[in-house]
Amino acid sequence: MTFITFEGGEGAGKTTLIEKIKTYLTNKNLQVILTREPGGTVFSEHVRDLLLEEKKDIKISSKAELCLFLASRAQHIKEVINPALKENKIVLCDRFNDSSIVYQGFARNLGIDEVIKFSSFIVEDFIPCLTLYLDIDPKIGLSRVNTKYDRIESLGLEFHKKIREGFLLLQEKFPNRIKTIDSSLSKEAIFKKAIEYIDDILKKNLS
Ligand code: Z5A
Repeated sequence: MTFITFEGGEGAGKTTLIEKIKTYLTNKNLQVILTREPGGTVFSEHVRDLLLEEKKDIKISSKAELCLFLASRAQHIKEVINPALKENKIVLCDRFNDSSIVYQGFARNLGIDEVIKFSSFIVEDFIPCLTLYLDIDPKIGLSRVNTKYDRIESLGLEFHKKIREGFLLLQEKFPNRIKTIDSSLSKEAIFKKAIEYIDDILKKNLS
């Protein structure tokens, strides 16, 4: 099972990297699907809109927010991730459960261990074999996102600094799975680093 996830703060370059990796793997005649969270299914994209749209009259509590991310994930696993892995496809996913652990567990103060425990009912054994964490100073990351900020992006620099702290803590907790790449490097240098990790995993998984 080759399930690879990409994590990082805002503007870390996940989407840019994941597309290059998809092309790299497809050129090797491997079957790959690229998907994202929140999203990836019709239902989950609706939940994404609900979560990210800035609507002044709707307030979402941290616990409700976590439940929505998990609802989106449950459907995504059932409809997309599990079927693709069963067909031996490589699944590349832009954000997954680590985002819930860091954003809701650490930054929203619901607790890292509490979110790991609560989400395990949804995630079951769909644990990525590799997670590439793109580490970026939030000031640089936010400056790269030049569109209008969504509900979570607009939370301010202190929140985004906490996100970075959370991901670094999580990497220390799961050093075998989560690999950090310095995202202040050029797009090409990041791609090269990522490919080293991915080729390694493919060697293990396909041998
Ligand atoms: N969230 C959560 O709270 N809980 C959860 O469980 C989950 C998610 C799953 C989803 O937003 C939000 O939901 C997210 C976490 C939260 N919080 N926020 N905000 P999203 O999916 O819409 O946004 P994102 O994941 O943060 O994506 P992003 O901001 O678009 O960033 P990115 O995909 O990492 O970056 P990019 O689009 O590849 O690059 C951004 C720009 O930087 C672009 O112009 C690139 O050309 C440029 N770029 C990329 N790499 C480089 C390098 N190396 N140098 C210079 N410029 C670069």
